[in-house]
Amino acid sequence: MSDKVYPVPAQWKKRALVNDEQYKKMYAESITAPDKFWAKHAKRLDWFKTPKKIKNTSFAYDNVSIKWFEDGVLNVSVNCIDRHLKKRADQTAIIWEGDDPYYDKKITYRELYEQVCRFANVLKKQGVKKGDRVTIYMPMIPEAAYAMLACARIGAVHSVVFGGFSPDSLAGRINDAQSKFVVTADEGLRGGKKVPLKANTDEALKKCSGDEKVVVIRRTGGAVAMQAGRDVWYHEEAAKVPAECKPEKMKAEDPLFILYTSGSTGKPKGVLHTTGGYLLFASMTHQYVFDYHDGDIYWCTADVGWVTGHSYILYGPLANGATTLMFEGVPNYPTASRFWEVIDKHQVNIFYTAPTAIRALMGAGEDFVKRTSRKSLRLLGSVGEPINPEAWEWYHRVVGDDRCPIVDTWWQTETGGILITPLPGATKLKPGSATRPFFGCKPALVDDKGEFLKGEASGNLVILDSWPGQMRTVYGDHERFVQTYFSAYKGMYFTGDGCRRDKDGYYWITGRVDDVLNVSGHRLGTAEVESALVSHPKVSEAAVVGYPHDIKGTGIYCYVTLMAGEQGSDILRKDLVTHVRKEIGPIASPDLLQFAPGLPKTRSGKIMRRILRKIAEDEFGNLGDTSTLADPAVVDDLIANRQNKK
Ligand code: 6R9
Repeated sequence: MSDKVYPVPAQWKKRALVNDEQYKKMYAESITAPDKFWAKHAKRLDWFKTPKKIKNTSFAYDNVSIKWFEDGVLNVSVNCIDRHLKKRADQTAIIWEGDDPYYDKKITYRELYEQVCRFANVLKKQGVKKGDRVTIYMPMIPEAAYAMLACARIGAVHSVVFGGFSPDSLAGRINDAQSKFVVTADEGLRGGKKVPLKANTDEALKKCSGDEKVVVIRRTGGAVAMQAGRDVWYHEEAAKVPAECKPEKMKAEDPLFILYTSGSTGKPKGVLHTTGGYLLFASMTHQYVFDYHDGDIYWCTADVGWVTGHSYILYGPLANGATTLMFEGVPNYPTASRFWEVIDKHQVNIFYTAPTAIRALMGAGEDFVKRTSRKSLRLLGSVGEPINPEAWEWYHRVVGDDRCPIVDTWWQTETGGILITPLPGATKLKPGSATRPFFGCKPALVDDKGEFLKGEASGNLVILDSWPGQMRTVYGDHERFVQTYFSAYKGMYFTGDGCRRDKDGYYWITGRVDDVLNVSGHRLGTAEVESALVSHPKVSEAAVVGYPHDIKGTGIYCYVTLMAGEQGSDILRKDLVTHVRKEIGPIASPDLLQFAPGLPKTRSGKIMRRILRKIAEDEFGNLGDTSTLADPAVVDDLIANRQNKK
């Protein structure tokens, strides 16, 4: 933990939307009078019918129910596009920067309007109706944004699946959402490499119901197989429909999207977000956290396949009439200067990225940064995992030239928007701390029994009351929603994160306390990797844990027990890594894989992950009590054959 404090820079005190005093006042009001507070801030959206009922929420274990603005009526695409046309038709809405630095494109709000309407009409012609789920499996091209906004326009529910996921993962998500429509592209392009999105979709659909329709965007022009009656080219269909499409009137609690995310057990779950509360929260956090002012050029480097891309590339910025940059590529292509070159090229003012990218670029050396200007930058942001103080200091000193505050924003797919974060004009910064709660967020720490911890303390992070951006349910499984988030500590939302609160009341997120791994800022359940491993014919049992990794934050360590008669080898090890990548996707690649003749189990057969974690973390001296193990000897074997870190 770092004890350094960075005060709010003088020029920020002058221009920022809120100072410390205003933050405290607004925060207090948001907690003591939520109805009044949120009714007032709901005015930042355009409603067909202004909500009168504001907050109607319950965290009670036997009645978890979350409704915000329930009598309000609005449309998300109208809020992100139509309402800006009067003032900003010719303003750039989206700057698109291609994987190849030679290609970029600016899309004005007027163009965005036409593109989204056309896309909406194409979807309608395919048969998409209000409430239908549309799976979007796309590269980072403007059409991904058009497709999402088109769904919002016609009241369809999008389910974006990250383009790095495998056909199997895609199929699972299509089936779980009972989605009959897929939007994809011929191929994606990242770091000069092609990603066979359409071929993956074809593969996935073999495992689906067979009555899906596919809309294909042409990105690379690579050859793909088109199945008559099922697949259509977007550009052919778009030419046949008008560039006007009436927006659907949506109730505030109508679903907007599903986004699958990993938990500690079972398959990824469909996190469901609704219309009014989500958009309000995305737009408000985007404005206050990034201190967004009219005319700012804003860049979030996430992929739209993750929640950060939903809330902070698309919905938040566009609801605020901002210019948002969408980047197709990766941080180190063609060189490790790419981020900083893009910042100079488009004069980016606000830059939001993940610690894993910062650590990787830090490793590439300062020269790649120093050869660029970055004078346009005013504010830096971090999201996805805890940022270690060294990476924070480097980001501040080298990238931000000691001039730009860093907002370390803690939140989750489930929370819809940022919940714990500095506000740049209000909050003194401490490297590695997400600092204080955003408006409407009431965090607390509890011990394992659920007792509240007061003052300076470390414990489990819970949230005591609802905020508008909160997920409403797990798609199709409300009981799983209740069990996952409200059963560990009754009456509270459990985040799954561990956290420390210091003497100034600052929050320091320490990482997941459940069986979720945060690998390069991507969430993975250990159970998912384990089930991928055991689906290999030679594997009998597997246990997966995390270990500290310099770049990824957490690396994936797998213990694998083979079927009787099978022999571990480097070839089999590679084969298993490939197998996991094929089952889930490259983000789930095991970093270290150890063949283990036996796993440490209790007499009742429970795998003692605590011990496996310690071995993976190199802390053999500190294994704790092993007396309850059925066969303590397996531990010696595990230690003797531990895989070394790369
Ligand atoms: C937005 C997003 C959520 C998990 C979360 C926590 C970790 C995110 C963080 C952070 C420390 C931060 N996390 N932001 N940990 N400091 N600023 O990342 O959503 O993919 O659902 O991940 O990420 O562990 O619980 P998601």
